[in-house]
Amino acid sequence: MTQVSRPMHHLDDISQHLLKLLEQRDPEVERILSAEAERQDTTLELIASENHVSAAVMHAMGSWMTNKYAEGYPGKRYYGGCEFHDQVEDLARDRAKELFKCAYANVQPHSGANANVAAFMAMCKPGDRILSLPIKSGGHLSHGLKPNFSGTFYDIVEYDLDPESERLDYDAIRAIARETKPRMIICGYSAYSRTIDFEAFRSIADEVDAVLMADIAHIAGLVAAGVHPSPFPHAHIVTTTTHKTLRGPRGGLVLSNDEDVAKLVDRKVFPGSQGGPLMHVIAAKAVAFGEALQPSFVDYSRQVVANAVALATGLVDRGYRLCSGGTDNHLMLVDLQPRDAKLTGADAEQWLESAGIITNKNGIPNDPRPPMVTSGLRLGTAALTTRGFDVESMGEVAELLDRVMGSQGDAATCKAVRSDVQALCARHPLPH
Ligand code: DSN
Repeated sequence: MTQVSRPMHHLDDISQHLLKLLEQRDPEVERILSAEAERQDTTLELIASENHVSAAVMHAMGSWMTNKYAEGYPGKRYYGGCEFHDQVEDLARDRAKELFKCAYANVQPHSGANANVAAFMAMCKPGDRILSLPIKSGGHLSHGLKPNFSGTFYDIVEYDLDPESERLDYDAIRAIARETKPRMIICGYSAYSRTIDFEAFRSIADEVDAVLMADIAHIAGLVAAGVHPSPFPHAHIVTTTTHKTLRGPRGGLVLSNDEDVAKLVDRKVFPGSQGGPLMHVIAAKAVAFGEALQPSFVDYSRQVVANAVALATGLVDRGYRLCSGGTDNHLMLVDLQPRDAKLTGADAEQWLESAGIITNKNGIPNDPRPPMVTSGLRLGTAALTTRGFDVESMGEVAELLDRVMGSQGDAATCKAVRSDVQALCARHPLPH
């Protein structure tokens, strides 16, 4: 069992109080939570879909709002005692609409995948044809992977990236749409580092009379801050998670400008696919949206993108290749093969973790290796930017990554890098 030093001064007062309480009431869970808090404090988080929430978001999530059933919507609940739940859900919805400059928000989806279930149910009938990018090329499992609900209940047809540029080829997507006549087209991805042209997608959708769905889970914070173009007014329906670049609690969100879509989505979230909403998470969403409405969030989001460019440059300088040739957003997909033909994503992920750098292996377009091995790493800068990393410190991160991968996971090198990582983390404490 990992031993941690108490009290952990990097934690805010409420977190320290919680750990003391748990130490008395449930020391087994306390040990695990303390170890995780220490892990987050002393490692570099480079997973593109993760971030560090503020203490305000975290404690709103850990509040007494968890005690309540509030099935239904504000003003129309199936349980008594919902006065303050109505207030907080209204606040979350209003802030989401202000943030994304749209007319409708449903803040109840428990996750991004659940938001997508509701969106599919609202816009399509089972068996309808849906055109999307497959997961192997950077899409998401809920956009049509066979074992997922999306691949099980819908007729999925695929578009792909251009094999040369590894970017979206709008002419090719238009040609596939004309040929396959989908009911819905999905744009928005999990491992695509380039700007999405939502207007081009809408023109394709209009040409074939399809619905355009944008899943902006990865770029939601950048969109909210105006650092990436908005899917509005182009997409008919927009889904997202709230915990990636948006830096809120783990959860989902559906947005639209269309009144008919709004009515359908409300029905498909509840009672269509969920029961009681997670009101504690909705309270934390309200807090996170409030934070994202502050001018400082625009500065943060600009820095996320500048840091991604800096990290990408540092890796290219050391012999790595970036899929699509670079990044416009918070993430990059790194092809490891030009640096070392034998290096796999799985090895790199494991060696880096032993050095205190947290990443995920990721297939690159047309990867010759299977998904549990891969030839790539996906890296993102949202979490490190939250702890104050700037362009210069991203250069140090690129150097650390290369020391580990260039040494082929040599134990002494990983140990030395672990100690440099700890020093870097100490210079950039997690904010409260
Ligand atoms: N698993 C998420 C990601 O890492 O991108 C998507 O749901």
